[in-house]
Order: sequence, then C-alpha cells, then structure tokens
Amino acid sequence: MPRKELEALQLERLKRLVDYCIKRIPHYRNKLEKAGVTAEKIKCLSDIEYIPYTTKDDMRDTYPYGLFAVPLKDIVRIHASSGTTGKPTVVGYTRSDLNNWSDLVARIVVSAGATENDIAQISFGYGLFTGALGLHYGLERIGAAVIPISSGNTEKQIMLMKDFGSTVLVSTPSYAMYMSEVGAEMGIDMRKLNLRLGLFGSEGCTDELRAKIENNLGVFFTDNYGMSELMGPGVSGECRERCGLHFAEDHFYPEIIDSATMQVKPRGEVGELVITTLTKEGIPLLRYRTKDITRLHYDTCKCGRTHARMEKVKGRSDDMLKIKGVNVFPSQIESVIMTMPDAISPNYQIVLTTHNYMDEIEIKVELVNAGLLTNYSDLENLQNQIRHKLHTVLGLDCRVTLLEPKSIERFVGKARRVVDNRIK
Ligand code: DLL
Repeated sequence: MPRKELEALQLERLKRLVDYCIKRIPHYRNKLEKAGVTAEKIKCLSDIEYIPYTTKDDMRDTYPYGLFAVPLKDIVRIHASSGTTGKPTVVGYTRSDLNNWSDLVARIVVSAGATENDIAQISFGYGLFTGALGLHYGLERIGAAVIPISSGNTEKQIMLMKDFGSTVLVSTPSYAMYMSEVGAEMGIDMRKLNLRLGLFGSEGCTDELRAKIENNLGVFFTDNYGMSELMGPGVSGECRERCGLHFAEDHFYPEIIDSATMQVKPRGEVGELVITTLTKEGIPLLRYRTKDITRLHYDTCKCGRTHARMEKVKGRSDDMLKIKGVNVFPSQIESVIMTMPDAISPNYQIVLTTHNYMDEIEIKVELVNAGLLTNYSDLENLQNQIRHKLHTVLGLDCRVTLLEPKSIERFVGKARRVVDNRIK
C-alpha cells in the first residue's frame, strides 16, 4: 500500500481505537479524560502524542482482566507473558483477533519465503507462550504442513526432522544452535537434511551467531519479532532481502521515543519502541512501551513492500548493563565471542559481581576442544586475545574464564545469559 494510503488508514483506525477505549475500558477512560483526549482531538497521526503511555504496570494494576474491552464470552483464547517474576501479563483474543493474528504471521512467513509445500517443525514451547501457537496458525493458514513438536527432547526433534523431512525450523536462535550441536553429536550432518528456512525469533541474535546457525543447519535465517502483550509473533519480520523487519503498520502503529525524556524521537533515530495496536478487540493497547531498543526506516524496501523496516532489536532498555558506569549490551559481548577463532563455542555466560564496592564482570566461554585445557600457553594466549577484543569493543576490562566443552547451560527457549550477583 502506498504510504499515503497507509497513513490515512492508520489515522482512521487510531481515531476509532480512542473512541473504543473510552467507551469500553474504564482504566483508559480515566487516563484519557485526565489527558483531555477524545477521538475528535486526533486530527493527524502526530496527535497520538496527546495520548498517555501504557506500561506493564497498567497491565499489572488491572490484572487479570481489567484491560479487556469485551466481555469474557467474546474471548476465545487467553495467553500470558513469559515473565519470570510476579504475576504474568494476561492477553485475551476475540475470534477476530485470532483471525488477524494468523493473517499477520502468514504475511511474515510468506515474506521469509515459506510456502504451502513446506513442512514446518515448530520447536517453540506450546503453552501460554505465544510463539508456538502464533507460528502454528500462521503456517497452517498458508497451507504448510505443521509439526507441533514443541521444545525439548532434542534428539527426538532431530530424528523426526530427518524422518519427516522438515524444511522449515521455527525456534529461538539459541535452541537452533543447540540443535545443531546435538545433531553433530548424533553423527548427523544437519546440512544434508531437508531444512532450508529458519523462522527464528523471540530473542536477539547477533549477525555472527546467525551466520553460525546458517552454516551449521544449512538454512536461510530470518528473524521475526513480537511480544505477547501486543499479540505475540506477527508484529514484524524479515523478508528475503533481510534489511530490517517489516512492521505490520496497518495493525500496529510504531513510535520511537527517548526512554529518559519520554519524548518522541525524529524518524531514523535509535530509541525505545512504543506500539499502539490499531485493530485489536480483546485488549487494545495505547502507546505501549516495549522497552526494546531499535530504529525504523521508512523508505521502500528492495522487495517492494512499503511497510517500515525495524532494525533488529539492539537490546532492551532494561537489559542494558551498567558496569563501572559503562553502558554495555549483552549483544556486544556476544558479537566479540562469535568472531573468535573456532576454538571458542558460541555458548557464554556473563557474570556480574561486586568486589570492594566495585562492579566486576566475568565472561565465561566454552572451549570447543578440551585438549586445549592442558596447554597452558595456548590457553593464556586465547584468553588474552578475547580480553583484548572485549576491551576494544566495550572499553572495559573483563575477566575471561575458559571452560570445558559443554559446561555452560543450554536453552530450549529464550537463553538467559546474564547472571547478576552484584550487591545492589
Ligand atoms: O517472544 C513473541 C514472539 C514469539 C516473537 C515467537 C517472535 C517469535 P514475549 O515472550 O512476550 O513474546 O517476549 C517479548 O522478547 O519485548 C523482545 O524483548 C524479545 N523479542 C521478541 N522477538 C525478538 C526478536 C515473544 N526477533 C520480548 N529479536 C520482546 C530480539 C525479541 N528480541
């Protein structure tokens, strides 16, 4: 859709949404009344700035159903966020929400190159997490054959991948990497299987890890992004050009803000992504602060799609580590580790502690070959090389510990790589 038409559609939907929220959700009615916002006040898209932000706290304060805009009889599915502490955030879908969700995921998988001829192995965990069912229905919608295997039981995954001839793998990048290790241990050349496309998402992945996964599994890696509060996967995804994730702007209106001042940033700048759902019925969200850091590009993609392209998520504003006063994103550390010689596996852990009231950072990395552990000078050389590279990239002195192969925990869902034991 030409951008002019798209923007007209967004404006019409935004006005309707404001009216819908005022009429149906007391929590929003109060907030909007306080801010003096009505549908009539929204005359152009930038008038969205009159609307107050929504945060996870709004969802917690109204737990579980307080932000629902429809009676429960009209809700046909409930999911919840994968948060590890406290109460989860709850999301309800109407029949129309589920229909849109399948369409949006179908869009993403088609732009990544999936077709009705594909056999898609869904190795996300099925359950309250939105990843598995989201991709499941989107892939079914395009006519692919879906294998709902879920996550875990990795040897069986690989056996079925081989026997069933799976052509598409759906998982987190870290689980895909782990699968490639287990496949190698089983003596299977994963590159010779039928896999051709990876629909990976739900967590960040550096270009270096992406290249490793592509090489180990023989797949074309595509990234897709979403969030349970907003719907799940289906918010944005890469096309074959892989120059950003196309944002479903007809259903989600994106803004980039400065997390500190909460001001909207000019187009093209990096900042926190804020999203307004334009079509959701069950639980619409106004200017939801995702905490994810990225940048949007509005020029038309080489593939012809006009929807804005979101750069791959750089990190979360609440993931950013402040170590000895220096801002560090775990992805920067991952980048360094991935570029190290083949002696180092892509598994690592970042451990933070306090020593003499100062932050200390230790990076634990695994060796590929245990033989190196007996050769002190090689080991020291490697350690120094990594420390030096980390210092150049981060501007920080890190302790580097080399560990035996396979000694760092593997993940079948989202990886947790940071252990923060600092005294707060
Ligand atoms: O992870 C939804 C999803 C499932 C997306 C499957 C894509 C594929 P949550 O569990 O609520 O939802 O986690 C949302 O995960 O705010 C980001 O911080 C992170 N995230 C999701 N996709 C990506 C990605 C699902 N492609 C949170 N790259 C988001 C980087 C991602 N981070």
